[in-house]
Amino acid sequence: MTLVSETTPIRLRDYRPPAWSVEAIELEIDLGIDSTEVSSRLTLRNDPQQSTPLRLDGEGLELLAISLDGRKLEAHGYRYEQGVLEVHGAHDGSVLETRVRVRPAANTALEGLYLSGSREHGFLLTQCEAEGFRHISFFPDRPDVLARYTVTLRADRERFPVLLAGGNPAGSGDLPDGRHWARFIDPHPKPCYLFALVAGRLENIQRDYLTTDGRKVKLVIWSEANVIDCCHYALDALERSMRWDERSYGRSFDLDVFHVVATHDFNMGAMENKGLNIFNAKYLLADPDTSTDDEYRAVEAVVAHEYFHNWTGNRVTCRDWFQLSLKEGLTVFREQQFSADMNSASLKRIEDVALLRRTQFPEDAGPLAHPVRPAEYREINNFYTATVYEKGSELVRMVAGRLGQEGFRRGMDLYFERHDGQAATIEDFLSALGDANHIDLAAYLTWYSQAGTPRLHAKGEYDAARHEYTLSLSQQTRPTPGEPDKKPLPIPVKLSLFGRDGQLLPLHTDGEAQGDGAEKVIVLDRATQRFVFKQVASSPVPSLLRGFSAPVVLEYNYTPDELALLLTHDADGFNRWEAGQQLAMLAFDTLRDGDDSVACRAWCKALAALFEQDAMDNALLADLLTPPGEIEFADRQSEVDPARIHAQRETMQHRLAEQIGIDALLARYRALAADAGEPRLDAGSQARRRLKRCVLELLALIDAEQANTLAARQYSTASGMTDRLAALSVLVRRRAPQAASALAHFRERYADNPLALDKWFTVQAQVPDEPALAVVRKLESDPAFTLKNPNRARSLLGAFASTNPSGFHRADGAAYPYLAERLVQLDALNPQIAARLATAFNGWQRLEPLRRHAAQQALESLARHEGLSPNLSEIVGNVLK
Ligand code: 0A1
Ligand code: ZN
Repeated sequence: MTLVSETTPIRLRDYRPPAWSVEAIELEIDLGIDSTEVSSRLTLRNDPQQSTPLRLDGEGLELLAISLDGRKLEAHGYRYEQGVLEVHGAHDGSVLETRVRVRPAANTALEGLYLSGSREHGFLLTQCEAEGFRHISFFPDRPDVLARYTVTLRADRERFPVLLAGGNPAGSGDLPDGRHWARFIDPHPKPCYLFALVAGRLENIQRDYLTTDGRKVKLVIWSEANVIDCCHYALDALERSMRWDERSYGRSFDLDVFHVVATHDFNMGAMENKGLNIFNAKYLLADPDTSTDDEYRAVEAVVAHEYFHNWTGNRVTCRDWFQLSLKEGLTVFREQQFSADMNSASLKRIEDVALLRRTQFPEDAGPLAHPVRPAEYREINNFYTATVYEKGSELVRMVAGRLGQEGFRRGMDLYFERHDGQAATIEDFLSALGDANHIDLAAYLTWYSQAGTPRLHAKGEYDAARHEYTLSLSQQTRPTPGEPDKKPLPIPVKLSLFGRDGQLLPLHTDGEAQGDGAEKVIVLDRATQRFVFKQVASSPVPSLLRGFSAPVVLEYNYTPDELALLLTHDADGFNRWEAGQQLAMLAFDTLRDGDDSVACRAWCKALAALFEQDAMDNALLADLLTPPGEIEFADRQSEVDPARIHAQRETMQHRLAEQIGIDALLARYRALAADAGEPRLDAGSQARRRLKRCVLELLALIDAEQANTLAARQYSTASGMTDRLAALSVLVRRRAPQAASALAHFRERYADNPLALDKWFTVQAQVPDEPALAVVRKLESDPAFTLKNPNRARSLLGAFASTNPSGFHRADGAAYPYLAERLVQLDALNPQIAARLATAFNGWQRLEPLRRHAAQQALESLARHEGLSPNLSEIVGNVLK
């Protein structure tokens, strides 16, 4: 039975250079909310080797006029069908002119030109990545067609006082009838996915920036008037990012003005359009009253990410969408380096690895698994995944680690030198990095073409007579859809050895390892390999994969004592956390089969001892006290019962809380809470808030009444959103009697603040277990709920389905048909968001039989639904495979 439409996929191996490209495009756009007219003038280039007729992409365009080389085309001179405009008689150097009408206010998919906000007060903007430009004008909509843009915008001056497009300003003025115009010329050829415009009533804040090569750049952040005061943090973050890219990579900004715009209506996080970045307001606005500490860090990270794209993505772009990770993996990696420099490096690494395990590992382990560079796709928008972004970044990190800091910089310099102004491939990237360092990095290509998370099996043997320690490593990657046989990959393993007293041991090898002193990198590049360490005084405890040196699952038979030793003694924050996570996993596995778990006791004891240590960093302690999430525990099981996982994780936390003790928790909470007053953003203050939340959560498990009282007080006295939301979350999750009034207060206080209201929906959607579904259903009838706004839909449905396993996977399976029904409604409005939310079903095959059956039924009936978008069909079809 074919459940979903089987369109032919697009395949990497079928790539051909474009037969027709565009040297220059002149756009003249007459903006209106219901109807916008787009006139385009393309100067065409034809590859003499290819004799195909001129074909341009165009989706849903109402064609008003068309002419070629100055002559109006008759009906037989062209054909516009199924998203393709075919034009006869064009030759190299031809000029094609078209005029089309598009309808922004009717565009609910938020792809192409659309309206953000209300008809009266909202503004117009575009989103073109990946294939949105074809919804605006006819064009070869592929990233390897780079053109020079001249854009003229015309609109009513009163309704659209601000007119912006990417590039340098090139004139503006008045027109008759209260209209005005503004022109922009972008000197850098770019693919059409980087085109953008914005028009409406917007306010701005700005500052001048002087690049190290002496260019004066105006940095301007735009938003609607009521939130313009929340843009200062982003402007600072932008300046930090620009300085950092100049210092770390020698890359400066290359236009006279850099615009950044915030919108509440956006499908993704943000978009790196050349000279005119557009942000989901969630990742641009920051203010202590509405943003948590995590959100401040996210704003800084996303501002940096989009800015860094100016070189990794825009100046060097992708040849085709299979190469997406060329820009995304690399840019995520650059942002991670930046954030590590701006904040704590080990906390950033912990956060990123936790994210990888929570999002990418499950993707790689199920039916949606795909390589970082997929071999085929149907709907490219479905490939903006954790694999392309997060795993892609891990691959760059491995290569960067192999080259060292200077070598990587040399390689990046060569990459920019060779490919500036071009559309490149992942091979180009690896070649440049390798050539600059006289190293062949081709083996790393397998990481890009092969899906699945490798398992790294490690075994150590100590020869007391010879003082030798032999580490045997082997790797295995399980089959993924369409890839039954896996090749061995180069896996860099950074390691140290610890004596049983917790002291680092010096490392001596036969020269097969990089590094010196007590930390080295060995590279496993075959199926199995042995590494011998000499002059090892006593049987060591190995600390493996330090800093998470490769995106693999490590299998090593640690005893609880060995992990407790690493958790207590490792000097590196990340590895310490990692030992704690592994010990918690062990605790979880053994707890399941009986109550008296040695591992759980070791975990509790080690953490309770760290809790007492004065020298412990507050933020690290908070991370150490947090066991792996429910999704990570589920990832290790062959038959998943989410309710049981939730309960058992809570049992572990309960024991930990008991081990630390009510008195110690209370005392710590009070000490941390004493520091109230104006919320400050420095690392120390953030760390205190983080630990305070964690302590309150632990306390709530063993003394609910006291914790609820403290949480209620914290809620009402909090001076910032971090403390307020933490308190609210404790009250809601523990179903405290005080929850209802706090929720009502929050709802009213933030009635006009969409980003804060999103949190109000989310915190309730995350209430564990059976009650969640009823809560979510009830919230749907709140007047502020709408499926039309992606942030709002995500804040309720996304939070419920993707971040609340015990709630979504309730035992009776009732949440599955519920979500399926919402996905159908959402799909009719916004296919991209529907497809993304549908990935919550990933992993259903490993659920225990009752839930599995219910999920399958819901998915199958969803798949049978008439008229699903290609986006949602592809996800549903794949997830069912
Ligand atoms: N390139 C952006 C992500 C992005 C992708 C698609 C979009 O619309 C469908 C929007 C943004 C980034 O990596 O930030
Ligand atoms: Zn990106």
